[in-house]
Amino acid sequence: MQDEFERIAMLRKKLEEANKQYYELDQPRITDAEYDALMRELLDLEAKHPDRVTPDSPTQRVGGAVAKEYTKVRHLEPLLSLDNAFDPGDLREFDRRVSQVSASVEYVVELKIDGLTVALTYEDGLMVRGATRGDGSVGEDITANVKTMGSIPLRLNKTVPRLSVRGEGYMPKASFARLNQDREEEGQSTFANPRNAAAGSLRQLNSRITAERKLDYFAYQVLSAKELGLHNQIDVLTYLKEQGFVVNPEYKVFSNIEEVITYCELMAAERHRFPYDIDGLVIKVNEFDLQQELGFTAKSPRWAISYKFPAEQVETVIEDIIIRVGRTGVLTPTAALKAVSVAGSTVSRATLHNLDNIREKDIRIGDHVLLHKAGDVIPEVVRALPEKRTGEEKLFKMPDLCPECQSPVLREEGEAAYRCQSIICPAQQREGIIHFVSRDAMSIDGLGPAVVQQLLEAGLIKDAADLYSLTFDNLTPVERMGKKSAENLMKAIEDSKERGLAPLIFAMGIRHTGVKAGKILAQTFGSMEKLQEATLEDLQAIPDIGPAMAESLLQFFKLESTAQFLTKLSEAGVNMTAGTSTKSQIFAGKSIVVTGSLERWERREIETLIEEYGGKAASSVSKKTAFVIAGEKAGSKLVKAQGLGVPILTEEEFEEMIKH
Ligand code: 3B9
Repeated sequence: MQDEFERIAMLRKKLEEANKQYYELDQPRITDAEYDALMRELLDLEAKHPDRVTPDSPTQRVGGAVAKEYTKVRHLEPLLSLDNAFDPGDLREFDRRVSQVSASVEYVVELKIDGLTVALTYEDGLMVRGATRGDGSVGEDITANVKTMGSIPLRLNKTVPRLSVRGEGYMPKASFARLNQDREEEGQSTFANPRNAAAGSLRQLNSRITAERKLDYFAYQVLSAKELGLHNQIDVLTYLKEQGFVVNPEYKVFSNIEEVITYCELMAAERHRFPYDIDGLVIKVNEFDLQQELGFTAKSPRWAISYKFPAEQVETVIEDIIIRVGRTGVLTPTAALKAVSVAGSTVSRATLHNLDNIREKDIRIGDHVLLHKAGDVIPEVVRALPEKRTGEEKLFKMPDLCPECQSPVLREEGEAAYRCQSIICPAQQREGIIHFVSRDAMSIDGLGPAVVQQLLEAGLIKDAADLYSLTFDNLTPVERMGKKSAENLMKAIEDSKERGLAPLIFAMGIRHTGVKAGKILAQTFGSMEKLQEATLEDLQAIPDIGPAMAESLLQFFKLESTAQFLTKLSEAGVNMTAGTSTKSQIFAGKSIVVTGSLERWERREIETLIEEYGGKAASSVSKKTAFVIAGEKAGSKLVKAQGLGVPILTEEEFEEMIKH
């Protein structure tokens, strides 16, 4: 018994720490799966000893923090699946059956988003439940997690007693790529595709993790549509938009199957241009009357079919497995491939993530393999083709020494990654400089990896601080660097001196210290000097700074090399203060969303402007959004803003606002 009580206390401590780390760093020290396991264990123990439950136990967090566990929910009406069509012949066959019932028919074609079906229930206008599809009849209650999805309205625009909505939850490609990159850097396992990442995120017991993962939602169905006065699928989509849902804007209506087929083929060719993964199209009979006449088979409607795109997998050969060393010293095995074209580009490298993945898939050097792009962006080996082996293939082995500096390599407990243990590893230094100049850091345009590499090889720089002593003449011998680019780069380096403290802290690449942490530390200490002098107590007194980050900050500032680096920066005239904004804080407390492509500013520039004037550049539209700045080709966010009655500004109007 005593053992269990102690275990309860220990689990609480671990969970609280993990919570805090996740919240502040976006970079937890334990994996999501580990977190869930700890939470489940604590829930079990508390269920066994109800008298031991305290109001501040991590299991008791309410208001979107931690769900108790997943309760099953029975869907009001089962979620149907769709029959598949793989070629024009299948579509003509589908049309033939439909045409037997009605001579004239209208088809609505929608994108089939590669995500997870999520069913939503509203009562008296309020979202009361979100559930997974489950087996179609019974799903899991994921209300707390669904509430963190920006594109799902918590309240309907027009209150109705009851509304059931269905649609697809998904993770945009860009979020997926970033998530996996972060996980790889932190030595965690990666997700195979955005769909798995979305599923993993929606099934979190800690909805904060879901909130950080930036999921979105497209709605496409309402139950009891006829009772709402709707007559066809287009009415449904229009109604959903009016109620504040995001409907995928790509839907189209056709009046015969040949037009549908032409459109399907066009979309198959264009499938990669969307910011989310799609795995096909859904073709639906528009009119409800005709839908009703056609009816259902056991599992799927006879009035709808899904047209599946062929999976884009190509065959190639792994010529070698090379090791890439990242900024944090993680060794990532990477396949050097015989170049092939896949999902719109030529690929000759693919990450193999880590040794576990290589072993699991039994990938060998020399293997014929199937290749695809995970989430349409990241080239990845799907599987080896062992039937094509000649016996000449070689097993891969993780090196004991770092291939770039020959220092020992170690695998830390609980990590998937092997790390180079040296702090002066040239690869880590190179990657560190690439990080230093990157967008959210010092943002020096025109200084890509290739240029950094050449500057290092030429001995012109040894660390990032040396960038500030480069001259124009140093740059001209750099390959493919014209006079104009060299001038621009010199100017970009000069400009970066005034980025201020927050990006500089992030730029230094201190472990566990992300963009957000940089901002908090800059705000708290105001200058690099003050931050350098901070004690453990000072750091721990900051609400959003956890023990792991406090520890790595102290370690970092203790190093002699850090002091030297900072002196160099200071002598070069790099501004190391937080500085008070000279701009009026006209957007203080306001959340502003930018959407579509702009003419005057890069996306990041306008977001910086918003922040300089005290506002917050948000990524999704809600009722709290102060206004939306919409450029060309604005899509779902614009539609949502219109639906919510959020003011919409042009670039010109925004510029007017900040002129004064
Ligand atoms: C009235 C998109 C997906 C999808 C349906 C989809 C998966 C399934 C479906 C939804 N993406 N659309 N649509 N874009 N991944 C077609 C199975 N179901 C309905 O829309 C629906 C509508 C129903 C039943 C199902 O019942 C009726 C009631 C009265 C008259 C006729 C039908």
